[in-house]
Amino acid sequence: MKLVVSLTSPYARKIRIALAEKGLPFTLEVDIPWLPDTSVPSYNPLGKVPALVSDDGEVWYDSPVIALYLETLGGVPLMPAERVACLPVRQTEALADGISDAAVAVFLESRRPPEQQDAASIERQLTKIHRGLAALEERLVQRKGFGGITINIGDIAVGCTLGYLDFRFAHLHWRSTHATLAAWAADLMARPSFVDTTPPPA
Ligand SMILES: N[C@@H](CCC(=O)N[C@@H](CS)C(=O)NCC(=O)O)C(=O)O
Repeated sequence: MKLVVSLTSPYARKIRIALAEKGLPFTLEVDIPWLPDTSVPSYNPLGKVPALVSDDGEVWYDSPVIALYLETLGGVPLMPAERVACLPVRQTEALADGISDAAVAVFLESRRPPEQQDAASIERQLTKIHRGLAALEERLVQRKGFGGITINIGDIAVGCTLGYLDFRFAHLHWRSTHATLAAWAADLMARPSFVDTTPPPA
């Protein structure tokens, strides 16, 4: 099994951590989709990472589908087997991924020349990040889809999103406004699977 990633992608990190937590062996191929000579479109027509090439040659994307596929392979389960019980976990994953979507959009916009940046669009995406973090904190208090005794894909997705905010948006100081989330995340981020996949220095 081969996982195609960039080392800064929160979605790719989610899958690397899921594979490590499940104890499934894989090889890592680093391929930056923004570079002109990238091979990513040969795996995923959308040109995005992560993409997973399974042992039978099937290619899976995007990260929520890869996470579902991994559940079919055995190893430590990261989702409840029962469909209804799975819903809040997948909802948490979608919420966390959505915050990452907004953060990535702001990051990309901020890299354009200042005179071409769309301030209203940045503001709109930042609002999604703030609303999303508030919703995550509410869900954590209710233990809705993550924050339980054993790690699941919701925990991993939230940890990767918070890690991405640390990586690209340290100036947002999300810990000072979301103390409950911060206290919970400290233990999660100390797990070897998280430490080993910390994004490289920007
Ligand atoms: N929903 C997708 C998002 C993947 C994604 O946006 N990946 C970014 C890296 S963080 C990417 O490959 N972007 C390249 C592009 O948009 O062309 C997933 O969960 O896998």
